[in-house]
Amino acid sequence: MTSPFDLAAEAATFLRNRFDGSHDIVAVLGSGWADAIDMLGSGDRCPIGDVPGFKKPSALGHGGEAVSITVGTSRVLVLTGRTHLYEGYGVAPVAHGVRTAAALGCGVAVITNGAGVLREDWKIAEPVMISDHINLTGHSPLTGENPPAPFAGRFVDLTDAYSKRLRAIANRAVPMNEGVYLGLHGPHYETPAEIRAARSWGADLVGMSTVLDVIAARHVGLEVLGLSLPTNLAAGISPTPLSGEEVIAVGKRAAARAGAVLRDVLVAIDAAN
Ligand code: 8IG
Repeated sequence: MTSPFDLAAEAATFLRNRFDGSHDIVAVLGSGWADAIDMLGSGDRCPIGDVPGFKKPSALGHGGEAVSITVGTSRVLVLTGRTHLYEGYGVAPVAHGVRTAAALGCGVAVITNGAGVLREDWKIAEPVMISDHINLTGHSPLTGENPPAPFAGRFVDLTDAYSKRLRAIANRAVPMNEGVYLGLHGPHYETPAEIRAARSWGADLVGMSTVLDVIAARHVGLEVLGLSLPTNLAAGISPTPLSGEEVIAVGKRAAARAGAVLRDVLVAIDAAN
């Protein structure tokens, strides 16, 4: 069987040929963010299912493309249509995007998601930065075959998983609230009791992605910025039941704002690098 790292190298070779060269930054667009791509300018596009190792997207509210755009002097690989753990393919396809990006030369990963929010003082549809995470998926992308050099080995330090340097750069460009993201397996939403527990553990946001991408990204040496789009109040805080359709509708309404934030953040990272 091909190792996940060989498969990522194969995907990177495919993208290097398709998009004519290495890239500097990868942006993973989660739910609510995929339509933001229109604000980033035009670029070469490729269906994500054509790239080795990527699944055809199935999740609601996710696109399904690899797009190459230029921001200042940086080449940015934009990935929409991420694979979620709850789709049942295991952790390797979840980690494949950031591993491919690292193999393509990227040094920075901007990882975005749509999330439930536990704080009533935060505005729905106004992007926030992730300062840290709690991984309650019960999984790690670093199990299985011991990854080869040059990677750090499987005992990856996550003390500064969400780069202080990138958060300072992003916050100067777009002042944003900052909070802790709790990552769960899904695809069901939480019970009100789970959200009360999450609150007491220090979570501000809750979702079904990002944490495994970030662990895999740190493992291959990427510097990470995490951005969340709060699309709903979490269960029990929300006065109404949660629905996937409502979450997508909020994401669509927020696309222009999310796109402007992402563009300004990418411009600032390019200028600082
Ligand atoms: I968008 O409230 C979005 N994704 N687990 N809970 C979880 N994932 C989410 C939520 C939410 N909203």
